[in-house]
Amino acid sequence: MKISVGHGLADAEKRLEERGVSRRDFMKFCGIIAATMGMGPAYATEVAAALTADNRPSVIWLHNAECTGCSESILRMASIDGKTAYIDTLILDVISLEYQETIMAAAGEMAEKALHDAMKKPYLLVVEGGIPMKDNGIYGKVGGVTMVEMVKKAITSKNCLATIAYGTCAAYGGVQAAKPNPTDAKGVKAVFPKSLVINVPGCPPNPYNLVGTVVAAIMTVTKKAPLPALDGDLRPTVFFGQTVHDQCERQPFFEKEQFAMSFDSPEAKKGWCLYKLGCKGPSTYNNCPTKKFNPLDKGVGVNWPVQAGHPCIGCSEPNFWDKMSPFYEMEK
Ligand code: FSX
Ligand code: SF4
Ligand code: F3S
Repeated sequence: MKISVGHGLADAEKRLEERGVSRRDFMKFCGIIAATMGMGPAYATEVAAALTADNRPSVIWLHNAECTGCSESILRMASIDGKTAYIDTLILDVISLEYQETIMAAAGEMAEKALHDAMKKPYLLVVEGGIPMKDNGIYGKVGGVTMVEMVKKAITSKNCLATIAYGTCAAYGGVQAAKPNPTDAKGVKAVFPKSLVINVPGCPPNPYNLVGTVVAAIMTVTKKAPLPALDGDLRPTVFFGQTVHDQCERQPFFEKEQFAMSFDSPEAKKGWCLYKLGCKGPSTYNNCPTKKFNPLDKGVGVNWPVQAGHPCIGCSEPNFWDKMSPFYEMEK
């Protein structure tokens, strides 16, 4: 496969320019993605090339049983400069999203046709939400078709290059799989064990981890770059390689055994460790403390749960609703 970077880049820049996103902001965005991927600023050019390569695959995004917070986490992101609100335009344009039920204008038969057409060429599949499996999947349907059938059609197509399970529900079943799991909801890999699935969990997940994964997958397709290294729970180690605890700004207090004993205490306000209030940071793998949410100028976000005074509840771990609860009690 040949990559025609220059042409694609110029086209993308023109398109984004028309929607009020400048070249400078596009490159800044690519810089943030590069940093999220653990690379230096020079890598931004590679990211820009991947996101604008003429032969980059498009993205098909399917919804299942979920709260749709995963989509919201992208759509409600702050913009790069903290003023304008175009980050969603930027992300949705550069990842070449061809089908997404939450935001697409088409409905009914038009939407079905859009999916059918999008599946005619190579694509990356993003799956959001858990898949209800009980009674042949009848507890989750879109347009009369069960969710499991829809995902099956998209994931087993020869045009599906790889699947990204975005959010803890898609990765491991999530909230609807919590006991007693009345619909027998499952994560994508559990339902389709033979498919190539990369998990980007979190409830909600960090959208920059998604874009970083999409970029890595595009590089695999267009440049034959190796797939990102995954941990035993199929998470890219570049984003999920360290515990929340090991990156947490309250860790010096943990080391000194300075624990806040109530949320409204002066100690909690002074930044003491939230371990005794239930923090599951030591058993949770994610990059929240360094990446945070709603990235601004330098690619670091404005806040994350522990900084805001709330314990980590382990939302990027398999079965965290059962495994990590009660959320406000210390781990046993
Ligand atoms: Fe699950 Fe996504 Fe939690 Fe919600 O849709 S990962 S319930 S934030 O948003 O699937
Ligand atoms: Fe670790 Fe949580 Fe304490 Fe931070 S607040 S140091 S993540 S236990
Ligand atoms: Fe989730 Fe813990 Fe991060 S609750 S958002 S993994 S701090």
